Amino acid sequence: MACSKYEYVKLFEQNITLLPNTWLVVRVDGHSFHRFTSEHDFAKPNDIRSLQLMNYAAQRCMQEMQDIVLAYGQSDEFSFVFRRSTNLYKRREAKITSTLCSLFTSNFIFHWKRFFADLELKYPPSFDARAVCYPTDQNLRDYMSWRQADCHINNLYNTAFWSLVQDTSNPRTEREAQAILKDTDSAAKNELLFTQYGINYNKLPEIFRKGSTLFRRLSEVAASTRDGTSEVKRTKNLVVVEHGDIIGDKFWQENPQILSI
Ligand code: DGT
Ligand code: MG
Ligand code: MG
Ligand code: MG
Ligand code: MG
Repeated sequence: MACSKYEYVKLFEQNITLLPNTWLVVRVDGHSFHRFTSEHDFAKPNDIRSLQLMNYAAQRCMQEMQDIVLAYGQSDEFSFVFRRSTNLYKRREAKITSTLCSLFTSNFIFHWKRFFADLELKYPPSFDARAVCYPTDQNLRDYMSWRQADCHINNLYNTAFWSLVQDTSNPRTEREAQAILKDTDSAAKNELLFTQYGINYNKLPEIFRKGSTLFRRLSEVAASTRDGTSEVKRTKNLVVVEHGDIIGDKFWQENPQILSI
């Protein structure tokens, strides 16, 4: 194609290429979800519908982008890990983050009704995204541990906070609840939940306490033969969702395929 006199403007484009041979982590986070969750009356501190919708949207992203080997979600955020050898969009940062962020957002909206059957979206939610490169497996594991520890700390605080505020016999204002919890450690929050509200924190659903981890695992699935006359077992690399601990070694030892690619 003939060059036009305008084409020189391309020289102004700046492309950031993410470092080769590093784990690429893209974290997508809901924009102003403090407002979004309050305008849509989300249950406090956790709305299971929202967590399931987030997981569903993330699963769709993983089906679309095969180079994502692992994803971790909690609250209004999801972290996606691309295999270190990925050459997706020649590792151009803007292409990767903007495509994934947009894909996640459109799935969140497209599948909204599946999880919020009786609730209309009041306005279109949006998400932001950033990319970080982690050079070693340990750096990547520390990143994942950081997000899961964040989930735990916030969830314990929020569970105690909303128990105080929503206490029917002695409701506290948000300011009072904040003052009561100020300077309490985890043991004191656990104790408060148990003695005042009969809540055994460790018995609350794991999805609230530990978040959601999505990864690929070879799984046997039933399929019918081409002529439809009989059932056969096929192995497929399915995206599975778990809510267990990813800070300790057990998860990584049981799923060595995640870091080996
Ligand atoms: P940002 O990310 O800087 O645009 O601002 P926010 O408001 O999204 O803040 P962020 O991401 O630090 O915190 C997430 C907010 O979303 C926080 O206000 C709690 C809220 N949120 C997330 N999940 C739930 C939920 O399941 N239920 C309720 N009620 N709120 C939730
Ligand atoms: Mg944010
Ligand atoms: Mg947010
Ligand atoms: Mg957030
Ligand atoms: Mg184009």
